[in-house]
Parts: sequence; C-alpha cells; structure tokens
Amino acid sequence: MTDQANQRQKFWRRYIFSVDHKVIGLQYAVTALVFLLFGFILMLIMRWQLAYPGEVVPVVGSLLSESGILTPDLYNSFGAMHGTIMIFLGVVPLAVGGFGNYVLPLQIGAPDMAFPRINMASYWAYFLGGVTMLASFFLPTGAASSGWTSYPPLSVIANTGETVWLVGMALLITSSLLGSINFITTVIQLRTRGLTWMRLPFFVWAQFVTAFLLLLAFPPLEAAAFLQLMDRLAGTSFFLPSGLYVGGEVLEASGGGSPLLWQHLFWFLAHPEVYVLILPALGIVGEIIANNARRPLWGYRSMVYSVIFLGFMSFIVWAHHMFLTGMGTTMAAFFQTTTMIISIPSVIILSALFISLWGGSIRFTTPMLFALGFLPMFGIGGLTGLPLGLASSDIHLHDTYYVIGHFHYVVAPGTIFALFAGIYYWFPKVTGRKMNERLGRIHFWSSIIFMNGVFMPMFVQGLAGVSRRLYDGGLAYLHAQPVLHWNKFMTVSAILLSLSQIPFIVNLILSIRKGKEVSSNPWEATTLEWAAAPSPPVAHGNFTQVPEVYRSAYEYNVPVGGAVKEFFPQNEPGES
Ligand SMILES: [Cu+2]
Repeated sequence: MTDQANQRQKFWRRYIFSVDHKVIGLQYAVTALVFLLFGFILMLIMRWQLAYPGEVVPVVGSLLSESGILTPDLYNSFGAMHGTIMIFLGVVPLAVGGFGNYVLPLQIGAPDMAFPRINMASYWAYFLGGVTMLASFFLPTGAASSGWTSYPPLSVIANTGETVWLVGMALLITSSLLGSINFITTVIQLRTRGLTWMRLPFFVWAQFVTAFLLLLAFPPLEAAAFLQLMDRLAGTSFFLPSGLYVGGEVLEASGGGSPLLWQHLFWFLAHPEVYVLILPALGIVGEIIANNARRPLWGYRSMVYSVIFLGFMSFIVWAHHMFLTGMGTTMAAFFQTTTMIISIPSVIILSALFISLWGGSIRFTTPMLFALGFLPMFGIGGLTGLPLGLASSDIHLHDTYYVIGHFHYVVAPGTIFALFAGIYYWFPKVTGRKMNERLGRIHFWSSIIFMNGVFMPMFVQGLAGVSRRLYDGGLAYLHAQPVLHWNKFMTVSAILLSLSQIPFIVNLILSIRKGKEVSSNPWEATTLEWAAAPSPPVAHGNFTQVPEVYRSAYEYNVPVGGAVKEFFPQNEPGES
C-alpha cells in the first residue's frame, strides 16, 4: 500500500469506522445534536402556525408549500416527526450513545466497551435509521403523519411515509438493542480492580439500569413495528378491526384485529422509554452536583436502590396512558396505584440531590447552573404528571395541552438541561480545553427564562380544554377563545429560545480550538475519568496505566487525621 493510501485508510478507520468508544461516543453526540436542531426547527414552524394560523411561514415558507403556509397534512407530519426525532434520534442517542459511550468506560477504568465492533454497528444502525426517517420527507406523500405513537387504525391506512417510519424504527430499535447488550456486559465484566458495585459513580448506575430498560422494553415494540408493517404491506390485520369505515366504505380487513393491541405493545416500551430519557440525565446531574458542591452525594445507596426500583416499576405502569380506552375500574385502579408508587423513588432521588447541596461551598460554574436548573424544572415535570396518573383527573386532561406541557417539562428543560450540563462538564475531558463561562451563563439564563415561556402557558391552555392536536391552535373552538392569546406568547418565547442557543453553538465550535487550555482534572473531581486518565484520553486503552480503586466515588472534603482533605481521587491509596 502506498503511504497516501495508508493514511487514507487510517483516517477512515480512526474517525469514521472507528471501534474506539470515545470516537463512537462523539459520533453519536454530534449526529444527535444535528437531529435535535432539526427537530427543534420543525417545532418552530408548528408554533408559528399555532400563533398565526394560515399565515405564510417566514424564512422557510417557500420550502414548505407553494403558498408558503404550513398545510394541515404537513402540520401532522411535522408533529409526528418532531416527537420521533427529539426522542429516538436526539435525546436518547445523545444521553446514552453519546455520554454513555464516552464516559462510562472511562469511569469504570475500562480500556473500551466489551464489544467494540458491536458498538460501531450500533452507531451505524442508528445513523441509517435516522437518515431513513428524514428521507421520508422527500416522498411524494410526505413523512409519517399519525403522531409519534403511530396509532392504528389511522397509521395502517395512512400514507407511505408511515411504512418508512416503521422501517426506520426497526433500525433504531436494533441499534439500541446492540448498544444495551454492550453496556450491560461492560459494566459487569470490565470494572477495574477495586471498583465494587457500591463504589460505582452514580452516572454508571443510571446508565446500567437504562440499558436494562432498553433491552427489555424495546423488543415488544420491534415486534409490533413488524406486525404493523405486515398490516400495511402483506394484507394481515393484527391491528385493523373488522367493519372499519374509511371514506364511506367498509375497509377490507382479513380478520378482526385490535387497535388496542398496538397501544399495549407501544406503551409497554414507551413508558420505560420515559426513564431512558430521565435516568442518564439524573446520572449526569448527580456527578456535577457532587463535584460542584464539594460534598459526597447524600444518600448514595438510597439513590442507587431507587434507580433500580424505578427501573423495575417502569414496566408496570404503561396503561396509565390508556385510561380512556374503556379498561374498567379494577384495571385503572391497579395502574394508577403503580403510577403513584413510581413517583416515590423519583422523589427520593430528587430530594437526595437537593440535600447534597446542604452545607456545600457551591461553585456556580456553567455545568452546575444547568444541573441546578434541572432540579426545579424536572420537579415541575414530575409533579404535573400526578394528575395524569389518576384516572379521574386524566379523563379531563387527556390529549390536551396540559399533557404536552407536562412531558416537555420532563424532557426539554429537564433532560436537555442535564445534557447541556454534561456537555459543559465533560468538554475539557474530550478536548483538553474549557468552554467559555460567560457565554455559558448567557446560554443558561436566557434558556431557562424562555423555556418556561414556551411550556408554562401550556398548562393553562390544557386545563381550559384545548386539544393537543389542533392545526388552528383552537381558533374554531369556542371554549379555547379565552386562552388563545397564549399561543403568540409561546411562539415568541420559542423564537427567543432558539436565539438563546446561538451563544452555545458559537461557544462549542470556538472552544474546540480557542478554549482555555486546562489540566487533565480541571474540576478537581474524584472519579476515574478525571483522576486516572489524561485529557484527552489515550486513543486506544484510555489509561496510560491501569487504575486501581481504593474508595467510594465522591470523597470531597474528608477529614483526615486533624485536617480536612479537599478531595480524594478514587484511585488514591491511603485512608480517608
Ligand atoms: Cu407513562
């Protein structure tokens, strides 16, 4: 091979088809951020339509339709794709594929993931799934339009975009199954010497339980996706009821299927999926709070047990999404009870994080601001979920904007804030440089203000009974009139929120080359990724020397003899 060809091969092996968990983690992170941005733009266009129904969409209008207006069909497509993109292509790949891949092996002192090639396959299945989904926008019929839940019978009789959506989902699910097997094996097998279960950083625990959720919850949806594909393409009727009228005529279905079956299979995945979104975020926030409060995590053990219990419970609450399907009071009673129980471990974790701040000398760095912002936002998200978990109040609130407000508080100012915190926190690990603090603070304060401007009024609209799926934002509905003016407020907030992301993007790009150079442990952290590895870590193997662990994960301000030691890295021998 010539030298040049050799170089070229090295480039491809190293940056594109890499098997190094760090490169794969970055591939995930960058791809997910691009998808998130795209999903965000879809949201902006929908919000424009809600505030100014039927008016030409500025800037991108000519791309949407001849008239420049977001048509009802496109609105439905955007709604379905916004949800799908944000969850399956954005937040989860960033939280698990990005942060999990990059940080977890380093935190447990491992040279790489247990199966580096499966890791690479997992990224490429995700990439392919994402591209497939987005390509469906170019179909003559447009992208999927039956909501991110793809409920039959509507989804089975819907346009070709739905078929592509199902194929894309099958690829994405395959990706996360490959990933979760890898995470579980890595944590069980590759922990370095001395790193017992109760010495694991909380982030590792969060990722470990998340991997189990993905492994156990996704297969039912993968099966369901294939069944729906067969309903669409092979003339079966797993989800199509007999005697269904479409356009005034009875639809020929081969046998009596059940649309409810899909709901069960879908929500059996999608409720645990909520915790797939949240747990890694809690893990990130835990790391950052302990580090910046310079205190051990309060109640570390109870937090670990809570995470495990949460993971277990998340499998027996799914039908709280289905109170309106006529399930009967006994079933409803069971599911609302389990739903109330699952709030207990969440409250324990959130309280433990709050109490960890007690008596700490807090450093208000940008990652810490985002971590602290996460706590109340996630709190609002969780508390507003309770009325939805009770059948009687859910009957009023079901499918209103209240629901949209609730889960966006969990995911947008909640989880995404935690992901921002993580980016600012681990950036020096990846690049050896810090991101700019001033830009970071501008990013934080403007984001938290406008985030609330977007989502808080949704509770008001929802309580007033405005449906979540209205193309005209409620214009045609008498009962929506008193709360209609909030649409403009939310849309303006959303536009300002998008402007607030500019300092972040500028900061991210500039800091890669121009950020302040820092030592390998700039936050004075105790966990292995900072204490034992150089920043950036060695390309293969991560550590110049295999680390050994002597203590628990967060020994900050520990009394030793008569003095107080500021922090004890996990790999530092000696007594504390
Ligand atoms: Cu749920």
